[in-house]
Amino acid sequence: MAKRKPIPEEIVEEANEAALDRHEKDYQALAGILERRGTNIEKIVAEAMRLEVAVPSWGFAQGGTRFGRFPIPGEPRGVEEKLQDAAVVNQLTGMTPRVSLHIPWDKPDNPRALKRAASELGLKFDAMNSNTFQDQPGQELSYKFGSLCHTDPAVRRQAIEHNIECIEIGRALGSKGLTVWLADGGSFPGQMHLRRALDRTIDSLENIYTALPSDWRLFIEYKPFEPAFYSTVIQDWGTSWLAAQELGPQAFCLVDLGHHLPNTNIEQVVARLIAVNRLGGFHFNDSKYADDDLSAGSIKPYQLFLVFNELVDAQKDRVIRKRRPRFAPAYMIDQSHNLKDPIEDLIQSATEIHRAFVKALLVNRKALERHQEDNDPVMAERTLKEAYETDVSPILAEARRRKGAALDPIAAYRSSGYRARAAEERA
Ligand SMILES: [Mn+2]
Repeated sequence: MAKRKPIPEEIVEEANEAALDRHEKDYQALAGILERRGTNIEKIVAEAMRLEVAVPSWGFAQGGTRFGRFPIPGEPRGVEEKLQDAAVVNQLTGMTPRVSLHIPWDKPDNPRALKRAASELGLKFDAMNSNTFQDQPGQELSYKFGSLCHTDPAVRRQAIEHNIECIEIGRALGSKGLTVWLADGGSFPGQMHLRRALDRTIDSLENIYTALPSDWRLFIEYKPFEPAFYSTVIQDWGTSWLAAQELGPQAFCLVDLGHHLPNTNIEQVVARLIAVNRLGGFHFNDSKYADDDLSAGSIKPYQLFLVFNELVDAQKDRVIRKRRPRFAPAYMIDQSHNLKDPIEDLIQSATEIHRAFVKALLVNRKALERHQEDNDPVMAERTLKEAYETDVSPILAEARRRKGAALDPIAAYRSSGYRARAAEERA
């Protein structure tokens, strides 16, 4: 646990005391509802306490769009202050003990010192994120026409070396994974040779894969379009899977919920990747139109539930557990914030991910399987909806309370005055 709490513990305790009476009543009421269904609430709370999701280092500064950015007072000025803000989210939610670091945006001068600073705040490091989608000041060669796919071997070499540097920094920080997302692609038909661009990308990824420590995973993220508007090299889960197959057993596909064309059945993509044992992890966020980077669960909470329904189903599947006892996708949040206080937005997202997971735990899987075998779509759907429509807020709150976190994290955060204090200290 954290040696240093960014918000004084008395403040969280006071906020919890104010909410305790109502919480206990709600919890008992829900326990009764679940008991009638044959579900023991204590078992669900115990499972709920085990969910963890990583937060992105880039999510703590106020984001923006290409049209504008509206800074708020008290934003973190560097990676150390981002860690402090991450510790606030973890202190109040009890479920975000790891930070996913972006290089070079949050490149530490001294990785070992940063690891110590994180440890004092009760934090560790999740997957590293490389960046070959923009040119950095002083960079020798440009990524304007691609990085790992570039026609010039010198550009590919530079991009490979950057990824290897990310692995080295990550080793010093105690990370166990590297996420590669590529903007590589073309905006006009004919601009790039579609097959050769992928061949060169996989060849470059092989160079990175070779540098991967044996206990690391490589996550290959896909995205259909933007910034490339005609063809993206790794555009979907099929191409990501193909690349992972070429590389070897430490390579996995990463599902960013915002990186799908509208109406894609993402839960089915998840089921497919589980079936071929290449589901590496998630970037959670939500979207209405494209890669909107909105708070997880803010637009399509039912979709988020259906994704977790596949994950919980796989976790409880005896065949899958036997074949691969370490089925453990990496859960990360990937979103940026233009309107909300980033700390509040990450608290909201973590809570909605938690909610979708706990609702998925409530699905009566035996009944669902029976209805599927009987080809009864009405009862099968009703079984899912019974879980989805259950208000599991008291379970989430109880899981947080037992971890020493906040019954109501947003209320505790607002009563703490943390942002106003940060605005003074970070002026
Ligand atoms: Mn992402």
